[in-house]
Amino acid sequence: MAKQISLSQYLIEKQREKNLIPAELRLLLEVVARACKRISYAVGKGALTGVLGAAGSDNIQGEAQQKLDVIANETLLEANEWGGHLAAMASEEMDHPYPIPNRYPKGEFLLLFDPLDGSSNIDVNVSIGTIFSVLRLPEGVSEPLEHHFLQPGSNQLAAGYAVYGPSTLLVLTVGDGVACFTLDRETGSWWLTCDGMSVPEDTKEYAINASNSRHWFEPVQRYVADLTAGKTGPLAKDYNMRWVASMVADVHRIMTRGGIFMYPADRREPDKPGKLRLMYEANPMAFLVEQAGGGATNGRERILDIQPTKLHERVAVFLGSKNEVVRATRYHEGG
Ligand code: AHM
Ligand code: MG
Repeated sequence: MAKQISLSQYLIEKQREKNLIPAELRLLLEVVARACKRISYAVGKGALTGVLGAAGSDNIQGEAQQKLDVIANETLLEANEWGGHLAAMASEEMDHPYPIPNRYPKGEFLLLFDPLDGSSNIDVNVSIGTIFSVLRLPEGVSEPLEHHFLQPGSNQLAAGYAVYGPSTLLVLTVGDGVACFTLDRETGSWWLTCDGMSVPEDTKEYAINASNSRHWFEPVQRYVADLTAGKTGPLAKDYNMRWVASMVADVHRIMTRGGIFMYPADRREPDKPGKLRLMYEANPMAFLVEQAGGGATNGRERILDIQPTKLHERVAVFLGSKNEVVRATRYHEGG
């Protein structure tokens, strides 16, 4: 039997043999993975420990927080604040960045996360996850402020997500392809189960919340009409549709067998394009998908090239199989 490779061994190889990441980044990623493990255990206990249901508070987007949103957020903060690798953290569930308290040593990295993605699926026992992204604090800065986080996704040093599903998975990139680790729930170890994940260039599968179709702008209406027209339509093939409503689960399916995921802007809130957040969701997923050979745009430009203007900025997302993302983006041309 082939020798199993642990997450630590994988990262040490990236650090030592390939000189791709500094030791501090490796240690930071190990802490993030440990926090995801803890969240996975909390998710797994579910009703037994009373972690299901609403927290009774709202986040900055006006969305009702679930208890697990708050627990996952606290788990990530507590696990990462004392290690000495970070300057600050920012979370989808917190209005403002969280600077590392003065009682702890500070590092040069910024960690951003969506602590519990797919909140609407928590109480119905459907796959949910955690998404994270690592940036570097700009040189010469000693006090990290909100605007130091506002870097394009192409600056990310690492990104990943954990899926809390039938298995707990960690999918990770440090800019050298994408690897997937499976948590052995008995021993608590992460083992490499897929290296070099690759998104097929073509697909027959799309993901979109079609209940919003009446709000979509014309290019998306036209594109989805062509997808659903099937073999006898302009795209000359039959497409299948999947929508989990947990971005981590939808993206993981695409990372595994291809597809296109869309959460477009629509007419409801013209100044807030789409539902998904650039810094916590779109950027890390775009980095991972591109590293696996796929594409990611907001319908017009590459997501990783967008210069963020606000920490909680929202963005339209089209990502997945490269040729399908190019096609979807083409529908927006001249519009
Ligand atoms: P969340 O981070 O609060 O869970 O919100 C993001 C989620 C995504 O995981 C998912 O793709 C989307 O919201 C689903 O939205 P909808 O309920 O409109 O289908
Ligand atoms: Mg989310």
